[in-house]
Amino acid sequence: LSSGNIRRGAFILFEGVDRCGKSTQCKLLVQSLQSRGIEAELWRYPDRTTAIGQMIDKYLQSKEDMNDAAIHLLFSANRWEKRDLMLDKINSGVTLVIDRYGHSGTAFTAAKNVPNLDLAWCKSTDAGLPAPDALIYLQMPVEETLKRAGFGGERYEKTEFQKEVLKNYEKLSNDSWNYLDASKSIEDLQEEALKIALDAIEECKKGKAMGKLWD
Ligand code: ADP
Ligand code: FDM
Ligand code: MG
Repeated sequence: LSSGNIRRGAFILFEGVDRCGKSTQCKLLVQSLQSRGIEAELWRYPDRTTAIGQMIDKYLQSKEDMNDAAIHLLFSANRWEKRDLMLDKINSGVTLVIDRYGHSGTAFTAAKNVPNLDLAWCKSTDAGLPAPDALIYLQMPVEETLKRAGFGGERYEKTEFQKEVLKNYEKLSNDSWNYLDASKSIEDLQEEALKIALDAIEECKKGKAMGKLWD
């Protein structure tokens, strides 16, 4: 890309426990970016539309059971199968706003506390995937998320499990993450997220190289 005149787009990721507001903020961010004339698309993982995604969907809806390592590998494969398209989009100037990624993958599988499926093993299957240019972590205690609507009947939507997930996010976190207080209003959060995204888009325009998970 260094020689072309198309500047790459950014990969903006939202992470956090269930009901912290990821999907709400992703949608609003894409709308704000588009209204500013910035090419942006909303993506989510799992992408339930692919063949692998349909297997994941059945698992999440408890229509099918699966070995814990096998389902982890499917979630990871669901990211790998979209990797080339992700890079093509970004390199053609599109900013991707993504709802969950490998951070969810590791935080959720490791929350099962199954022997061998520790954080290091969970991370390893995603190593080398494109890394986000900005990770926006919506921070909220699990108790607070319980006051919100939206818990469905899917497999991982259990309070104790979510607490384990939150602990794993904390273990994965580092200084590069942008922590937002998810108890703020939707509008305030949108303003903060937009600022983070615009900064990341600017850096990418200036030629910032794409990173790799979990370098
Ligand atoms: P997630 O995708 O992280 O599970 P959602 O965006 O679906 O979360 O939001 C979960 C619920 O909380 C929805 O009913 C949504 O309208 C509501 N919600 C989202 N953000 C806020 C906020 N900042 N303040 C209050 N309620 C919110
Ligand atoms: N999830 C999501 C995983 O367990 N591993 C992953 O790699 C990803 C991307 O799937 F319970 C879990 C997290 C959540 C569910 O729910 C997806 P939403 O409501 O579609 O985000
Ligand atoms: Mg959501």
